[in-house]
Parts: sequence; structure tokens; C-alpha cells
Amino acid sequence: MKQQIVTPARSLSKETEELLNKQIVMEGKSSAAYLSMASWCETKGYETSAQFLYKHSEEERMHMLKLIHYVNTAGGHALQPEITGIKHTFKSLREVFETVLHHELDVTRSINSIVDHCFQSKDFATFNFLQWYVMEQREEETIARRAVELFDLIGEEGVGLWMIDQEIGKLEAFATKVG
Ligand code: OFO
Repeated sequence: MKQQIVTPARSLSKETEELLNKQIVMEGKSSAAYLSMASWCETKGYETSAQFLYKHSEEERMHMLKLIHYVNTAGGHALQPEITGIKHTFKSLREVFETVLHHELDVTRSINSIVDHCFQSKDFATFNFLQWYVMEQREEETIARRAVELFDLIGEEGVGLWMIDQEIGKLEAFATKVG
């Protein structure tokens, strides 16, 4: 006789599952967008920025996977996101990092609204899980803000752009220092 497959008990509400799936799309898009920026930077000779963005793209993929595993192990179904509309060319290196900053601010707003939803609906397990993302966003915003500041601090004339590119490589250490 065939054994019946018992559906595991779910601890996620449908609404929370949907919100987390939307966040999975956002993280997947972040990963793709940073990969595209890295590739553009590499073609323009901004070597350090390219390496920084390739690494960041991998980190975003890890953020997406972490959410996928959470949703699935909590009884939901994480959906592989459709990724379209990725920008491939940029006017300047400054535009790349301004885009990163705006994007990270959007991600923070999105994470905060899911955290708020989990608190309101008393899903404390997911609320707790998401605290990692709250802290991660704080670090990513700090890095992105600093990157944009570099353009005004150093200036883009002469060897300015070359120096900015070098400084981009030190941003993670900077974020650790300022907490
Ligand atoms: Fe996943 O933190 Fe940036 O986007």
C-alpha cells in the first residue's frame, strides 16, 4: 500500500509567506543588479569597484537563499524569482553608487515593513529571523552612503576617479569600524 505523504505543519501564515516571497524577489534582483554593475565597472577599468560589486552580488544571493530556506522549513514554498529589467549601462561610476544607495534604502523599507507585519501578527519566530536582515541593512546603507560621499570628498577631476575606485575597496573595513 502506498504511503501517504503528510503535509508538514506550517508555522507561516499565507500573508507572511507572500511577503517573504516578495523579499526573495528583491534579494534576487539585488544580486542581478550588482552583477550587472560589476560587469560594467570591469569594462570601464574600475577594477576595485568591480571586485566590490561582484562580491556584493554573491552576498545578495546568500540573502536570497537564507530566505528561501527559512520559508521552506517553516512549511511554506519559496519561489524562484523571475528577474527582468536589469540595467546594463551607466552614465558614470557615481551613478552606479547612487543607484546602490537608493536600492539599499528601498530594501531597508521593505525589510522594516515585513518586520512590522510579523510583530503585529505575533509571528515572533519570523520577527526574530529578520533581525539579521535589519542589522545587515544598517551596514549596507552605511557602505552605500560612504561610497556616494567619496565622489564629493575626493572630487572626480584628474586622478580623482582612480582614487575613488581605490577607496571603494576599503568600504567594508570602514563599515565595521563605525558599526
Ligand atoms: Fe540584501 O541587502 Fe542589499 O539589497
